[in-house]
Amino acid sequence: MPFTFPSPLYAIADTLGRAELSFVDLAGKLCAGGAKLLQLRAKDISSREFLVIAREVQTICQRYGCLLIVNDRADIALAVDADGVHVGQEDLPLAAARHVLGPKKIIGVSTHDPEQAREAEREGADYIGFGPLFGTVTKATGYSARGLDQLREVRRLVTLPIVAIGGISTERAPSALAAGANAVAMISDLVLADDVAAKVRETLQVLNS
Ligand code: 3NM
Repeated sequence: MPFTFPSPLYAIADTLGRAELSFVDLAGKLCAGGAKLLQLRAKDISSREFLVIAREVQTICQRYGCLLIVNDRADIALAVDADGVHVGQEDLPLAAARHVLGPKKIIGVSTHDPEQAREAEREGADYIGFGPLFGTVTKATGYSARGLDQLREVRRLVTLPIVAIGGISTERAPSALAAGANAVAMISDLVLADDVAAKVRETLQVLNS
């Protein structure tokens, strides 16, 4: 069965290096707001710390019936029995991640142009990320904003589910879905909100979900 996103909102739990935010607290709030698809993205922490956090986040996700995708680390995804892993162009190649996780887990691949999108589909990704759709300061992707026209082009080229990412706010999210994305991935607009759970609820409402 081909993978489909359980929700048009792909919430990313990333504390953006802010010491006052906690991954576990953030994941709890995203789930409490109704997120059904969550990626744990922790950069610049030790493997051991990542594992401890991933275990706790997995417990929360299971309580809420939310899919958990671990960013970059297939080993940690496997160790906590997450639903899958998300790899970028510089991370483990898809085939290696598949070797680690086996055929049943979800593997998503970040893509930034039509050729990368086609390649990810050919190689057996379950979904692709496409971005940066708009300008973002959250990650130095090395790519300019791709825009809605290029998203439409990628939509024509691949049948895989597409999650658009990069500079997506609640207000801009519907335009990404209208251009062919199946889901929108959001970091800063969600995690920097005063009330994260309310922001998730509002975004889901805007997306009619
Ligand atoms: N990947 P925000 S853009 C993690 O283009 C990430 O692949 C991107 O954060 C890509 O929602 C991005 O705060 C950052 O803009 C998304």
